[in-house]
Amino acid sequence: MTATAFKPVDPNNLEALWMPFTANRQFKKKPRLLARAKGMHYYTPDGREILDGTAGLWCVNAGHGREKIVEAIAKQAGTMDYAPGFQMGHPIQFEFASRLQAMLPGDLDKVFFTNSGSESVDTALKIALAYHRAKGQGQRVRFIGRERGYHGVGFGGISVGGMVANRKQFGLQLPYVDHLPSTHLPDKNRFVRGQPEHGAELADALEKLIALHDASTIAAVIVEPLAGSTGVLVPPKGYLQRLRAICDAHGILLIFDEVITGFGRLGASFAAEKFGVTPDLMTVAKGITNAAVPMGAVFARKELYDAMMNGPENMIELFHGYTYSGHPLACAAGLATLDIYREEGLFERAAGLAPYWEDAVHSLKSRRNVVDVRNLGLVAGIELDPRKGMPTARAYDVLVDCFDAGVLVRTTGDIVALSPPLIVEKPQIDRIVDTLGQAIDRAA
Ligand code: PXG
Ligand code: PLP
Repeated sequence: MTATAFKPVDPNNLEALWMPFTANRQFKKKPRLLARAKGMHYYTPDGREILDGTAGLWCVNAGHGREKIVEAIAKQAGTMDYAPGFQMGHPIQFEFASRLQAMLPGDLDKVFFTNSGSESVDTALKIALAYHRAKGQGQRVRFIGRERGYHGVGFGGISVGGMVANRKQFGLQLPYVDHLPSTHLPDKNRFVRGQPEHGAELADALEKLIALHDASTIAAVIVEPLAGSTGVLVPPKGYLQRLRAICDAHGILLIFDEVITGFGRLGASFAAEKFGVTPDLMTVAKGITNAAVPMGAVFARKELYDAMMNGPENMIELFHGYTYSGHPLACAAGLATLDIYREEGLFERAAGLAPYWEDAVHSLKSRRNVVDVRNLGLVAGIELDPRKGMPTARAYDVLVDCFDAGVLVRTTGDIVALSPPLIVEKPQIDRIVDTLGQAIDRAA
C-alpha cells in the first residue's frame, strides 16, 4: 500500500467522474447538483427546493425518502448484507419473487432477478434463445425490435433498440436483428389525448419481416408497450393486440419492456394489464424498488421455465445470472415498495389523476413552438419545434430554465418528458405545467 493511496481529495472537484449520458464539459462548467430528496422534492446543496416532475429518471414512483423503505433497507443491511445467489438462496428473495408473482398479469409466473433494465433486457433475450433451443428450435436466433425503441445500453439492448445515437458510436452489434417501424404517425395523430386511433396497421410490418426472414429463424419480438425514452410514443389502439396475434400465429415470443411502464406509471400494475395483452416475457426495473436500491427483473410464462427443467436434475438449467441477482437490500426495498404501492393505492391514484394530468399537459398545446402533446397515465411528452440547425438546443434551454425555476423535467431530443411520482398533488401538476409553459415561451 503506498502512502498516496488514500491521499485527501477536494470533494467538490467534478473532474474524476465520467458522467453517464451527459454533456460532461458543458455540465462541469455549470453543474446542476441534487443533494437531498423528500416526497415530491429534491433539494440542491444550497437548499433550493426542486419539484420532481420526472420521478428521478422515471423510477421513484412512490416519492422520495419513504420511511418504510429506508427502514427496511437499514434492517436488512444489519441482518445480512449479502449472500451468494448461485447454488445458495436467502429467504427474502423467495418472498419478494412470490409477492411479485402474485401481481403479475395473465399467465406470467416466474421471476428472474437482475440489477437494472439493461440487464433485464439481456436476460430476456437470452431466455428467449435458450427456450427455443430447449424446444429443439435452436435456429430461432433472430430478434425483432422497433425503430425508436429503447432497451438499455447492453449490446443486446442497443442491437434491438432503435435510438440511432445509442448505436452509431459503437459499430458492432448483435447479428440477426431487424426492426419494426415506430408507431409515431405525427401527421395523423397530432395532439391526441391518450391512445391514438391510427396506426394499428403498423403491426402488420411484422408479417412482412416474417415473410422476409421466415418465422423459423425468429426468436422474439421486443417492444416497449409505450415508448418512454424516445419521447413518449403511445401505442395506437389495437396495435399491441395485433403484434400478439401475429407472434402467436408463428411461434414467436413477445417481450414487453416495461422498465418505465411497470409499477403504476400508466395507472395499472403493468402496461400489459392496462392494454389487456400478456407478453411471454416482461422486463422491469426502476419502480420495482422505488429506485432506492438498483434492481431489475424478468417475468416469464411458466411454459418457458418448464421447457428448461427437463435435463438431469443435478445440472444448472440456465447458465446466466449476476453476482447481485436478488440482492438482499434490493429485495427488502422492493417488499417495502410493494407495501406502499398497495397501502396507498398508488396505481389507482395514478389512474384517478390521469384525466387531470391530461387536461393540464394539453393546455400547453397553444404555446409557440409546441408541435405535439402526447399522454397516457402519468406520462406526457411535449414536442418542441427544433431550432433551425440546432437540434435539442431549445429543449435543453427549457430544462435549464425549469431547473432554475425549481422544477425538474427531462428532455430527449426536442421533446420534454414528464413522469412525476404517483403521489403528485393537483397543485403540483399545475406548478409543473405552468413552469414548463413559461420556460417554453422564453426559449424562443
Ligand atoms: N428498457 C427501457 C424501456 C427503459 O426505459 C431501460 C430498458 C434500461 O434500464 P437501465 O436501468 O439499465 O437504465 C430503460 C431505461 C430517460 C431515461 O430519460 C430512460 C431510461 C434510463 C435513463 C433515462 O428517458 N430508461
Ligand atoms: N467480471 C469478472 C472478472 C467477474 O468475476 C464477474 C463476476 O464474478 C463479472 C465480471 C460479472 O459481474 P456481475 O456478476 O456483478 O455482473
